[in-house]
Amino acid sequence: MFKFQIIASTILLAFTSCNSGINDANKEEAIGNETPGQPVESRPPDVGYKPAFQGQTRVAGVRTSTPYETKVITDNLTKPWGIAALPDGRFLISEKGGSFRIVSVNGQVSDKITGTQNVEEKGQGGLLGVSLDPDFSTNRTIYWAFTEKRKNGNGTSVGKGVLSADERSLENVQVIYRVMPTYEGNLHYGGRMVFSKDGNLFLATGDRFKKERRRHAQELNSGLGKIILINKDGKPVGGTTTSGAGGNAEIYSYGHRNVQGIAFHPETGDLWVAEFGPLGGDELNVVEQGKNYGWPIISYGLEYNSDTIGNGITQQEGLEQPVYYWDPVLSPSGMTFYKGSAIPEWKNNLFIAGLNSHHIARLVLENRKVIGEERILADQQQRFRHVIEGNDGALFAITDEGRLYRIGKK
Ligand SMILES: [Ca+2]
Repeated sequence: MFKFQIIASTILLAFTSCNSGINDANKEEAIGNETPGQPVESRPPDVGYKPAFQGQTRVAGVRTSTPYETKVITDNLTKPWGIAALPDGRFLISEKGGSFRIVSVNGQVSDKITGTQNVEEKGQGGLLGVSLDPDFSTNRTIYWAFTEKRKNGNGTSVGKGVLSADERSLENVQVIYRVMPTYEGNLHYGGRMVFSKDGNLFLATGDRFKKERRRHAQELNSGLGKIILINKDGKPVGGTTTSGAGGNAEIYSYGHRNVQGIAFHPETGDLWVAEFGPLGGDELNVVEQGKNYGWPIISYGLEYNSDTIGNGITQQEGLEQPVYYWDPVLSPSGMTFYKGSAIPEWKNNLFIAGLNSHHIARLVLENRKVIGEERILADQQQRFRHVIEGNDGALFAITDEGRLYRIGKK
């Protein structure tokens, strides 16, 4: 097993040695502790609240022993945000500025695919996540989350359209859902989506950042700080929501701060989400219908000026505890479970793209608990925006700097 570790490291080094953009001074901190069995995070916490249970943060580090290679397929993207694997092995990628591109596995980048409407690229806003219709092979329909320019501000909306036969534009474009209320600001849009097995769409939203907006995460007549469940027409899915409490029928769960990572566990079918905390307190949650995930009443983080959030508490009856949290933050954006067989030890592991932390977190899970953590691609010094699995059993990751990586068997 030791020999394999050496090979894996050597392959990584071979690919990064030509990368002159690496800041060596930060390298050690970014990569973290690599002593087996020790947590990968070796820095002191920014906050340091006591976890609710053992294993809620800083679990033992693990290391992939199967050799794999890391390849930059292209660095010609402009602020890619969402990525979906097309049936033929290529990738549909959203760029924050408002258009899509298709990228082949050998790095050919298409011209802009036009047709999105009213995308406002400002701050964290723009064209965000993309999901293929479960019947994409026959209907060529795609769904995208975006920051929509509206009267008196903007908000997260979901667009739907058909990819034209020549792959140059979107046709029959419509907005099927609008997160309300509209607000003037440019932060915390959420914006990632995932289809359930029965063909409905889960959308993650954000609290819009400003302190006076936060209460919306707790309000069931506001779409901010929620997991939203709609059908392909943007309508609530009957009988599966919190509408009994007099709230909006499409609200699935609430009390979220800003969720950009959402994925179904391939075996248990549980819905997992990752959300940005404030200073410290980034969270991983298993989301269940009607439950309250606590923001801004409980948090493992602090305000950016180090004031406490609310009463400075981390637990309260009736509010769900995160499965795991990071302090200092991971800055978690998109995520995926590994379903492939190419790297067997990754099976059912969760991979989360880290922005400020400049790595992809690999988490080994057991019964809704994290039991191992690894940092991969930490030497690349990129802001990882999303990671998905391709059709060939490799992982594909996009970065704010414009790269598409392939991480997998040769
Ligand atoms: Ca929470």
